[in-house]
Amino acid sequence: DHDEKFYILNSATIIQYIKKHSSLASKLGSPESDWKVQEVGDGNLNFVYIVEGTAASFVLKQAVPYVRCVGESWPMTPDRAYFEAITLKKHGALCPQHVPEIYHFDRTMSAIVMQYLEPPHIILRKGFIKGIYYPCLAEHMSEYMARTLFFTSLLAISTTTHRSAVAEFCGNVQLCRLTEQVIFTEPYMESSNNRWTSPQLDEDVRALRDDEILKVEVAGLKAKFCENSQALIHGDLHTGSVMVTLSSTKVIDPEFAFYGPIGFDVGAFLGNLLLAYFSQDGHADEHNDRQEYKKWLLATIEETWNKFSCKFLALWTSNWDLSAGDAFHPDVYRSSTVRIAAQEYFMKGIFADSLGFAAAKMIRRIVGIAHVEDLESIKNPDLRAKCERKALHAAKKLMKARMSVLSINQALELINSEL
Ligand code: ADP
Ligand code: SR1
Ligand code: MG
Ligand code: MG
Ligand code: MG
Repeated sequence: DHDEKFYILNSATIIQYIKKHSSLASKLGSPESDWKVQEVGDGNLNFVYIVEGTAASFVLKQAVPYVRCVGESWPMTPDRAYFEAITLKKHGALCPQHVPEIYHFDRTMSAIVMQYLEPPHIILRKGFIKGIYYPCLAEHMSEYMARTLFFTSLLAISTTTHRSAVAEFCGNVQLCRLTEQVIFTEPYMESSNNRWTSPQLDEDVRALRDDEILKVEVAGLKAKFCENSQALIHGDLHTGSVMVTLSSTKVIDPEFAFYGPIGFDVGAFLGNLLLAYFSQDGHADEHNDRQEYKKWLLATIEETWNKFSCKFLALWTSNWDLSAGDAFHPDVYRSSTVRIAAQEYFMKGIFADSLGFAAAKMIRRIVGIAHVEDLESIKNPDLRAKCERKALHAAKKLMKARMSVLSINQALELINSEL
């Protein structure tokens, strides 16, 4: 490639960079003096630039050698951009409707150039804060998760293909370890990284750290995250990783991708829908009490799980006789009764995992290092703490009951019950 060494780009040097890459330059169109660059990154890790030309626009995302929201004191390999790029390509091939197109990747520079998701696309989390209804969201997200997760699992590929892909994604170790630290470890101990609405939640945080039953569940989930190479998961599928309009849904930012448990993606998404739900009382005002919106969020959680599980099973059923996946040999699972039994057993496991990971992701967003705008934007700390306490309480119940809950309806009843 053109650049022999990594350097951190800025709005000025990006123009030079694009000029050196003629395919990018011609995509933008001349004259170069009309190109506009704007840094729009609002995530925790990276820099994102919108580059507007006369003929087209694109987004350039660069990973820097540290965690952006912390600073240079927390080094982090910029090679995370490589795992993001290859996952965008893989997931994009499996589900092109819901993944931005990638135009260019430069591993030396840790730079990805991709489709600009133009306005009215906004980050889903921001849409939830505004109270916007997204009628296609469950349909689209279930499609994205079913296709990306099914086709990268041993239900669809051989153990030969799977092992070599697992080996490649073991290279994303620094990002996996970050997740282990901030989701499964720090929230349950004293750490200077943690923060919460204090003093309002001090007692709740103490109770969390003293909850031995919960800690045993968290250990099980952490082990699963570290040990279960089930599918190529996105790895950071919260509602800040989804951009939407009323009719379009695009999943961005898979830099945490690796072969991990399917329930980690499903749970990330559902857990963040629950955070949106529990934050709504903090966004109610005299014009909108948000009660109808809360019902819609719960209905969307239910619809997302139900559609995900139907679509995943439909892919499995229609692919079984192709013998591509090594997990269930068609000659062993000839009869439809044994197939159905195997599928029920498998989906029960994915469901319990999804509930557990959803709960873990809710807890860490309330007491850990990285919080969510749904709750942070509630300015009154008493009101915020009230929402956070309900979410925390619901997450604890969900994590403990995840093995015995039989349906998504039952899970939603449980989290809304007073007990
Ligand atoms: P990080 O890894 O730092 O979280 P993201 O990939 O989530 O970075 O991007 C940060 C922000 O940049 C997003 O919240 C979104 O506002 C914007 N963004 C990222 N990718 C695109 C895109 N393809 N089109 C439009 N905006 C984007
Ligand atoms: C330092 S923790 C930063 C968080 O932001 C990323 O998007 C991941 O969710 C990570 O856990
Ligand atoms: Mg992001
Ligand atoms: Mg990211
Ligand atoms: Mg999360």
